[in-house]
Amino acid sequence: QAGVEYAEAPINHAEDTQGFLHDVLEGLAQSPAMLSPKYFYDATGSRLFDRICKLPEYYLTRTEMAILERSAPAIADQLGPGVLLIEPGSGSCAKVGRLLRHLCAPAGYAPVEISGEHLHANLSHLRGAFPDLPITPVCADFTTPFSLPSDIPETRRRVVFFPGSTIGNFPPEAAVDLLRGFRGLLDDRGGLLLGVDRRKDPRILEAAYDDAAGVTAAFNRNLLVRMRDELGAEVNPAGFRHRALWNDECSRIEMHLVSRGRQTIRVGGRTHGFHDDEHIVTEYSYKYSAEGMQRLAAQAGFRVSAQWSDDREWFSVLWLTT
Ligand code: AVI
Repeated sequence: QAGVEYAEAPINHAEDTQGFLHDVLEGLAQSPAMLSPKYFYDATGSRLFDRICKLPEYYLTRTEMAILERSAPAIADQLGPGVLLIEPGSGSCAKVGRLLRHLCAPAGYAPVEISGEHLHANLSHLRGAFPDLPITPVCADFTTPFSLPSDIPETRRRVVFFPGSTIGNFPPEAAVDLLRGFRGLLDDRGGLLLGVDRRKDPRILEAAYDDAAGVTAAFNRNLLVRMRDELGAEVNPAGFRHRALWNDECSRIEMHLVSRGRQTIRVGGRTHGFHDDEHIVTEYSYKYSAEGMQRLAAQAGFRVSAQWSDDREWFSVLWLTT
């Protein structure tokens, strides 16, 4: 880990385990049972997610990359010179390079990531490609309020870069709250560059979340593996099958873990029984119509100043300003 300066102390693992247990117990007590998708992303889950992004069925990453590739000069034009890019949930930092190449004299890059290990593993590549760019990694959970370190480069143009349709994993009200929180990080000339997945044929959506190679199924079951390994839960991950369902009314893909037969999960001194076919909700991935995107921006206090999409309009990158 030499050479990594964390802007904040690395996450405290004892507290982390307590938080995980607390959320698991609360989630399993609900009907239907729910587990938070934020626990997908341990080292294994992050690696599985990187594999998902390369799957033939998972069009999201490829489509957004192509939009960034094709429209980067126009996007850079909108953003203007001297930008400090802040990227919550930066993951593999794969997309930001596309943008950085075209930005005029960027002031710096601040990736914000809960998985310190993942953050470190991916930054060296970026450092090699942009040796003069000040990079300030922030190890934090962006789903709760966080502040930027005091040594962040000075600029009057802060831009939050939130690609990948991560906003889709937040229910509408929480999505608005999150974007409002990002607004609080911005200055008067900055803005939010947001990647949004669009509504489309449910067959395409369901295939994207239930790939033939079973990578998404392994990603989903990793939640149970983590419960077993980190919380000492008595659970058989193979006893649950993966399911991806389009919910048209709510405009979202739902990921479930469906019980194969009757079984129990024991964790934290409690026992939760499941009957055959009973499911646990593990993730919602909301998909937006054109009106939905406008509404989301407006409710969070932004206006859509520009937008770029692929020819099929499967994915959009929005430039939101205040
Ligand atoms: C991170 N997020 C945008 C992904 C999505 O598409 O909702 C997570 C994911 N879940 C299953 N596949 C990918």
